[in-house]
Amino acid sequence: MKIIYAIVSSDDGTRVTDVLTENHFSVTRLATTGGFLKKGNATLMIGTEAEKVDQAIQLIKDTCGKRQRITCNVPTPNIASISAGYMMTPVTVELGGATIFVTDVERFEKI
Ligand code: 2BA
Repeated sequence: MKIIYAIVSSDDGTRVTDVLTENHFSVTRLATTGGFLKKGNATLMIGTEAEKVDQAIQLIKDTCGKRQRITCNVPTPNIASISAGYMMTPVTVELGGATIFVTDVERFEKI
């Protein structure tokens, strides 16, 4: 048996927990904080058989892998904005990503 620790962004935490659960993985989700940015993230603990580790990692990758999104939510002040308020400029931002550890489980019991 193995345990997977997957650190994902808080935004992806609910979605990836749902996807893993729908695919019959047992998941414990912890609200965690990154040591560097001091920003909230989510750590998933997934105990599973060794032969299912790759499937779990693929589901995590499909759901939370690094991706780019164009957003118009960044207000950019410019000359026009003085009279017309803030203009919304499309920008590309990178979202997601996961840090994954897989370790052996020495003993597993449910009592
Ligand atoms: P990532 O490397 O993608 O890491 C995202 C989060 O995953 C980290 O949040 C941390 O919670 C966890 N994590 C990553 N590697 C880990 C490890 N070896 N052991 C335990 N947990 C780990 P943050 O610590 O807030 O880091 C956010 C981002 O800042 C990192 O993204 C990385 O790009 C950068 N970063 C982290 N530590 C850094 C450092 N010492 N110097 C420069 N940049 C750093």
